[in-house]
Amino acid sequence: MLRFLTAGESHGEALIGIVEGMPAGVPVAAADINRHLARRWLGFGRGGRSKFERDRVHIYSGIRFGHTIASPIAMRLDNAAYLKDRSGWPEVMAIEGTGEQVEKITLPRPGHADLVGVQKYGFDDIRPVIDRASARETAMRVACCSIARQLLNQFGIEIGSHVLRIGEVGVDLDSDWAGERDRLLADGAEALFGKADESEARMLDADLTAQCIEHIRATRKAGDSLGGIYEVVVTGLPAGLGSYAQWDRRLTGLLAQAVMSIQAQKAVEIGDGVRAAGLPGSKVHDPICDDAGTFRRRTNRAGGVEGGISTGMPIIVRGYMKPIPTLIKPLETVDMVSRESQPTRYERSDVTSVPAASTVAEATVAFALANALLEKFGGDSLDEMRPRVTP
Ligand code: EPS
Repeated sequence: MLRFLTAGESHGEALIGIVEGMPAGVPVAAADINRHLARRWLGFGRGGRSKFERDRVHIYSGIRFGHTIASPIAMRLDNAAYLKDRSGWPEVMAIEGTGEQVEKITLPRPGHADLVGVQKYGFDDIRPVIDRASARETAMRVACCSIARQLLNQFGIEIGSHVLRIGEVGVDLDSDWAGERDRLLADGAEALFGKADESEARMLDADLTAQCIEHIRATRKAGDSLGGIYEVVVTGLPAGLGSYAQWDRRLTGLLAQAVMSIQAQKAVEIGDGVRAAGLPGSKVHDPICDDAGTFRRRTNRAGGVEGGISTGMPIIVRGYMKPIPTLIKPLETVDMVSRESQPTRYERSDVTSVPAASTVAEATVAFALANALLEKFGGDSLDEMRPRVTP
């Protein structure tokens, strides 16, 4: 089983990750991980922090001469904000001392983990909650999952994503919008992410990108924030991953968890998903045909999964992200100490991070699929796996 853990606070010194369970002999280069880390910073609408965080991974173990050695892989990413912010983070996030001189944060922001976090852990200060619940953690997640992605790439499995909607601007999911996506997918899902990365909204359509940028600008001016919808697509995945035989082995559930584990995600759909619920079965299920001795489906409304098992068609997963809860325009809250009604206090934030979430979802989906691949074809080394995947 492939697994990983992350540690680290958003304004602490660094993020740490450990990946375990990778077979030996998989090529891993820091440059590939850094490429995906840089992609996570793409997209118009990020806040001040995006101007100086430059995520570069430091690998400490588990890789030798550019290949995995089946030992745990330990990594570090520095938080540039820790020293660059001049907000005294080394003092605020100090490992030792009493913290007596550090101001406590007592105004919980609606929609954040702030209030539930302090209630759950008994803190009198929201800072520990803010700092661990923060989506800063996804930087290390991308690093960990990029290693799993290297394994998938060895078998020609590619992952891409693009943004479908930011706030009010986006494709009409009920229309025939997917032509450009499908054209790109003919070259593999990485062609999809390559094209999306060229857009400041990570969208395939230039007009929609321009409209989105205007929408984000206007929203920033109004002191508000935006959510949106994105899509992750996987090509080259063999049929037969996952299983209907037990609830926790269904690929549908594993994919949903991969997306919903990302901060601020509120819904997920696979294939035609929500739309399929309102259509008759004859317009939803993919007809099966024989193509020179191979079973094929004429359409892929199922999004590449039937009965919790991959069909061999592209996997299509959509994530729905809520608007970021830190707003310039204050929301109503209550001071945890005085119990007085107060407006929320604004600290630096993004207007939207839907483009970033789309790249993080690529990573988490990669991890879920690498695990499913290992479950079916796993071995101790890449050489042992190769003939099992492509006999
Ligand atoms: C985040 C708030 C912002 C974002 C951060 C996530 O950080 P700060 O409060 O320091 O301005 O920039 O995202 C990242 C740092 C990142 O790497 O994605 C939050 O509250 O979730």
